[in-house]
Amino acid sequence: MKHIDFLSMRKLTGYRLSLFCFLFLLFPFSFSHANDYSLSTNSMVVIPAGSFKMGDNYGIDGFAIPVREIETDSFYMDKTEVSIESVVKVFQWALDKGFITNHSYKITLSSGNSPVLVILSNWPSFFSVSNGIFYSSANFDMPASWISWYGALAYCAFRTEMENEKGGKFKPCVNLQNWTCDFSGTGYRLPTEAEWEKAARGGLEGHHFPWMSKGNNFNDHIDGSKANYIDSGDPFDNSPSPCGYYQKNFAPLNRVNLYGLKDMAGNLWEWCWDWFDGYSYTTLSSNGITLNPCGPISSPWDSKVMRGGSWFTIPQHLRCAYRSYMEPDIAAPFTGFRTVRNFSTPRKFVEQPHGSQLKENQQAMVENDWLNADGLA
Ligand SMILES: [Ca+2]
Ligand SMILES: [Ca+2]
Repeated sequence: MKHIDFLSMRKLTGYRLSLFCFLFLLFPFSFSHANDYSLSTNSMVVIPAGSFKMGDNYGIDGFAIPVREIETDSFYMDKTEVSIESVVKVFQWALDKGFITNHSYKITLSSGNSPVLVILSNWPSFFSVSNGIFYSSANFDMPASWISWYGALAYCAFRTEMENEKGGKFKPCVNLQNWTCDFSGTGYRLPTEAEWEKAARGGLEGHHFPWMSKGNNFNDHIDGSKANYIDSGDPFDNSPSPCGYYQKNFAPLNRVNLYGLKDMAGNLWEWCWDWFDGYSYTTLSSNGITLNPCGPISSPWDSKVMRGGSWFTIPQHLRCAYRSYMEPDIAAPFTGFRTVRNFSTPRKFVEQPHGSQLKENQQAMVENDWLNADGLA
């Protein structure tokens, strides 16, 4: 796991614990049983097909070099991170069906040797299960954290099936038996890392953040009015802010993602589909466009990609290109997700070999690319 979120953990612990207790005393019984599974149908936007430049030349620890040209097909994407309300509704449906089981501190699939999906009873999500009711004492418009990568996939699979039950005609993407994804499906799935970065950039090229922010130091382009990061001075420091709070309440044109997406910088890290390999960009074409990459076949780090930074992250790591990672069975208070669905019938999605398996001269090329960036060499 990346070190950065833990640098601040000690600082968080003291007053946060007292806040946990306070909130629990304040809202110990406020939950809702959501037999109404309905979810908003206009919560997604279409990200158009086309190419973009993935990666940047900034910083030693972003693993975002070399910059590569990528093309994706069109897809729908959630405007905001998945909310507490959505998770409560979808997991209540799965609980009612017997698909998931609660243990003392976690939710797993009911069948098989299931990894953890959701961690219960922790700030800030406060998910809980009691007497067949999946609920949260947190505000329902807050983004859902304490969900593992497996939990995010389970949400995608359950939501697809839940909506099919109500007349939807989605071909499922996610298979919970073997944790695979059929990218030719039309149901809910996680974005690939390439789809996520393309969406975050909002059609802009070479900008640090999801708003106009080209050139100079990244620090010249970000402050607490644009995104939720650590000590950013927003009304929610230091915790998540409501889904879409940023680029909704603060809406001058130069702060809005041009695709209509919110919180692509900060609030919660967002799980992506791809296995993480710090050198995987070296395996993408250097003199042509790579179509629909979906990450390496597995991860030398045993981790999945997460993107965008969080309320607990320094602003540099909110860059569109910055890559972080975490093991897929870890759930954390700073990581959530948003879902996508194919818009058009996609062309093939292609897995890559491991960048770290490349020969030494190719590794050296990566280092030179970095040294040449921003006049460092
Ligand atoms: Ca903040
Ligand atoms: Ca985010």
